[in-house]
Amino acid sequence: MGLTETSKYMSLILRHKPEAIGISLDEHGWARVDELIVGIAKTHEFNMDILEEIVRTDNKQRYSFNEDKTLIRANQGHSIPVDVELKKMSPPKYLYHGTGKKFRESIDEQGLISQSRLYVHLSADIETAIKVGSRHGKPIVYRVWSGRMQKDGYEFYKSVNGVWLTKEVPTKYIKREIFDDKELKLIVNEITDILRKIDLDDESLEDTSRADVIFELSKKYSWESLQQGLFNILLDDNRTEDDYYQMALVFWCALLENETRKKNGQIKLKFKKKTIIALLCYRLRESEQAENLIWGITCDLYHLDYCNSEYEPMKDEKIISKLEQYGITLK
Ligand code: HQG
Repeated sequence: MGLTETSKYMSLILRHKPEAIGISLDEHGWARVDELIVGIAKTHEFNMDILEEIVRTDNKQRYSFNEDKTLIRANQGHSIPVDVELKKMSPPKYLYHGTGKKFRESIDEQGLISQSRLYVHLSADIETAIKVGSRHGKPIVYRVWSGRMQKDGYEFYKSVNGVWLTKEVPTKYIKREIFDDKELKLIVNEITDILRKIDLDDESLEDTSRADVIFELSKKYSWESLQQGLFNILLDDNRTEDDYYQMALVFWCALLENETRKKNGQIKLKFKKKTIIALLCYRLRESEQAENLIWGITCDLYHLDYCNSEYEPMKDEKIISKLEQYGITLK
């Protein structure tokens, strides 16, 4: 039997089921080392040397001894109510939670809940979250707006092995974070579907409802992910002009609406706006229909007077260099 299997069994004992080997944990989660060794040795090859090796080599530093090594406990991850004297700490602005795709609907509805454990587990980086998520099948990752949560009164703890913990994460603090090409395809398809559903020529359609396309998506996906999706569409040579045109329209409406929503303390657009306009200019440069539209966006973005300014985006050095970053050279 390998060390990993023994370690897994030990983590079951120290986090969830000490009674399986007839021991108990004290209120701070400590088990007596002598009792643990006798208990585990009944079914696994186990002694103090093996225990010390497991603790020392554990890839997540899951366990801690007390000073004289007479007691041991798991640093986090418990389902039984013990107080492992977690340190309350200020979290970074964002933390991440990896989970299985199959939980998506339920999480989008209820937020993150601790299920059988005492806390929801969060990590400081996406890579760790992907690993944690993979334990539940196809992984997805949520970005948690931990900085805002703390301001709103939620408490955060960091275990000695670096796992961030909090009691719950309501839906308004989570957004999907896209981390691979397959996922990106999903968001691109979703944006495309939504854009194609809006009637381009429907003049009765309010600007706010066009803007909502972007704002609704931004509630669901992190800005970076959403932006990546939009860039992906704009960089795709095989799109129809209507697709690009629709994006320009929606984007402009969102840009205008942004000012109002910002004032009302609602979400604020954080796109790399000039890059998007650069790509739109490039895509719609031959379209007379789009000329006014692009000009409108440009005026808003550069604070120009719509009627009295002269400015050619396609000759703007900054815009040209932005396009070059995407491998697009203007003739
Ligand atoms: C999910 C490992 C439906 C949640 C890792 C998670 C971690 C919801 C699962 C540590 C939900 C519980 C913990 C909702 C949350 N609806 N599902 N509303 N809210 N869930 O194993 O975070 O290797 O208890 O997303 O590294 O996966 O054991 O939690 O997928 O740090 O040391 O319910 O365990 O560490 O699963 O993992 P878990 P977890 P160790």
